[in-house]
Amino acid sequence: MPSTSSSRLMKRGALVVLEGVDRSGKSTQCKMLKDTLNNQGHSVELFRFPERSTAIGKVIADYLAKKCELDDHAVHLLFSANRWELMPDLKKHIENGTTVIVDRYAYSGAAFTAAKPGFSLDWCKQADVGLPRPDLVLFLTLTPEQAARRGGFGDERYEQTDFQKRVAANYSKLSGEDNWKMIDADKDIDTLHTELTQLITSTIAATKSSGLGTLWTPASDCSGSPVKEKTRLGQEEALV
Ligand code: Z5A
Ligand code: MG
Repeated sequence: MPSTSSSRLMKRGALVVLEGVDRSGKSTQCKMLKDTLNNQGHSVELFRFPERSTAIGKVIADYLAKKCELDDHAVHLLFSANRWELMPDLKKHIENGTTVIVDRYAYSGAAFTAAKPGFSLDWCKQADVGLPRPDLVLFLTLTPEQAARRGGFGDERYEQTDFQKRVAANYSKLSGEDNWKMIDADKDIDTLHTELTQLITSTIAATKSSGLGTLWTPASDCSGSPVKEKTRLGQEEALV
């Protein structure tokens, strides 16, 4: 099969998401992981959500900073749109063999909006159905007491203890998926970093030749089997 041999031999990168309660150290670890893995010879790019630099991201940033008010449904869809607008870029990296580490993802979207009155977790997941499914979700856990030792909340929207408890309960409902790994984040930065680095390097090795799945589609949710993206992207060969 000469026409497909080069794309079939292309090893894709892994998709790794860091999620977790507030102040659990996601952003700190994401930056360190990119540097460490790059230094080990892995090609790694970092994405974060919300990505506040785009036109959509700027509206989200104003909303979080309480500079504007938006309907809760509308802002939920903006957070999702902010992920979708970055997906072509993210997928290109993965197809080219670069591992992508993401600081918050659709799980934050569902857990935060579903903590608002009148929103079901199921409704909140719908806008992100079909996004690339992470190979690994590292969920950093921290009790409210441990988080409090890391300094007070800022002035952004959602930074209140009661709201955060409802968010944590929603994360707990999402955590049954087989790509999740719960990590106790109440340890020093370097110890946590070593643990996360080892988990990601194992994932990079394990996912090199397997397909990228789609998020919250029936096959991915129920069996954990990756779903190839031929119909959505027409690029199945680049992903296998
Ligand atoms: N949101 C949403 O509603 N819908 C969505 O779809 C998405 C997000 C994607 C802003 O997100 C808000 O958007 C967020 C969710 C909502 N709302 N809240 N609340 P953000 O990602 O921009 O949030 P953030 O401001 O970066 O906070 P964070 O992510 O919760 O923090 P973190 O990244 O987990 O922690 P950190 O910044 O790395 O560290 C926090 C502090 O702890 C800092 O002083 C560190 O030096 C210290 N730290 C870090 N690690 C340790 C250890 N191991 N020991 C001791 N101290 C540590
Ligand atoms: Mg952060």
